[in-house]
Amino acid sequence: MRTQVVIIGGGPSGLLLGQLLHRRGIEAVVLERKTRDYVLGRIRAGVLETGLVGLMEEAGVAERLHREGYVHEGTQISLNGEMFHLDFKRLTGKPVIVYGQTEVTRDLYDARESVGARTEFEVDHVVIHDADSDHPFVTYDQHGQQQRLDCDFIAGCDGFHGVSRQAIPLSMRREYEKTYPFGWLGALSETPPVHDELIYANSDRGFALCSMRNANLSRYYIQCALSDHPGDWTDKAFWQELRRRIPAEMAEKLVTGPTIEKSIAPLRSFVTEPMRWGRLFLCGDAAHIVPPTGAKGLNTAASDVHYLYNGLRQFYEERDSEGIDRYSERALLRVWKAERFSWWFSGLLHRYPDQSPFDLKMQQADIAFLRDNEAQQRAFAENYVGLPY
Ligand code: RFL
Ligand code: PHB
Repeated sequence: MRTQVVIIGGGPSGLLLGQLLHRRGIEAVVLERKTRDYVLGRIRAGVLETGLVGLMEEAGVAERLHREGYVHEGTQISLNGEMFHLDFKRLTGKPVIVYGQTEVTRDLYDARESVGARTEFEVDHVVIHDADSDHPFVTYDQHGQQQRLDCDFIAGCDGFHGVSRQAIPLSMRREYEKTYPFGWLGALSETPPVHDELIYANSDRGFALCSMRNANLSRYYIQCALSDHPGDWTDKAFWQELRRRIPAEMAEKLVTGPTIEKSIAPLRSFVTEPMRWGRLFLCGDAAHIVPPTGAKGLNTAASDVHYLYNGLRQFYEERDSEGIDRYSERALLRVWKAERFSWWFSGLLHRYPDQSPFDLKMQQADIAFLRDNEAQQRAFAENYVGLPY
């Protein structure tokens, strides 16, 4: 069998790329290790930059997003119970949209099915062959049978634990990594959000975030120890700890209820360079990870998709390889800026085990500078709403 582009991974990066290519008449097959329901069961990001919204529009899948997504024109930051507002709209002219990654993925799967595009689920042992030649191909097992797909290009959209990055010889890539000495315990509950904007809180007891999915679905996070397990945290303990970390007026207003999902995510910064090897292109979490502070993971995956889609389009429509040749360089320039912002914002808000009294003073001064200085607010807002592609 043959196709133009093999996309490994049916997460948001792979699906968005597939849909954009389909609209241009470029055929792609998506290979996904799990089932569709499994992929849709993962609770992840919730904040979309306008760049990603634009790509969803271009892919013809933004109708529900515009109908059901929430436009957020700013956010709240709190330091030891005192909260201040940052007005994205005034500072940058742009808002962000609150719409869950689960919904983005569902819309993309629905669109893929409605146009009859090919997705192979439950594939195993995906192996990339001859990526550094002009005739790459991919083999995989499905329902006990080995399959082979020949193609022009391979997009490695299979996330941090996928096979695509590992297919690039170690001598050809360099990895940069930072791990953080804590995780985020996230909980989803069918309760109204405590506030109409997100609240990022720095408190003596550690970081907390109040986020949401819709008018009756809230998403909350608290910084936790890496050794914690979700089962260690009863709902009561979770709500009590969250209340202690957010401003008193918010703690009083907080509506609690049974949580419908609880999970712990470790925090990591990671980048691999380059993002291309021959005819293999890495996209999204396969190439980089950011800590979730600032919601850049999904949005940075989207900017990769933008550069790769335009490169492939230029190749097929104009027979010009400039876009794919410069893909890695262009994507990485923006990736590193998102890495910097996520690293800085994480440092601003968390408690670190080895933080000295001096370090704490620096953190407080950094937050006070953000609260009081318009130039710093603008720099923050430009990063939060998304740097241009
Ligand atoms: P994904 O979403 O990981 O999708 C990769 C897909 O590839 C499949 N796969 C394979 N398929 C075939 N063969 C293989 N060998 C395969 N190996 C893997 C997987 O089953 C999966 O379906 O990567 P993608 O598409 O690049 O999308 C990136 C985003 O998902 C990610 O950046 C964000 O979700 C990161 N992230 C968050 N970002 C935010 O902006 N805000 C958040 O609150 C937030 N929470 C999170 C997160 C990531 C998490 N992970 C990865 C553990 C919470 C968690 C728990
Ligand atoms: C979320 O709603 O899941 C979310 C929002 C903002 C972040 C991280 C996660 O910075």
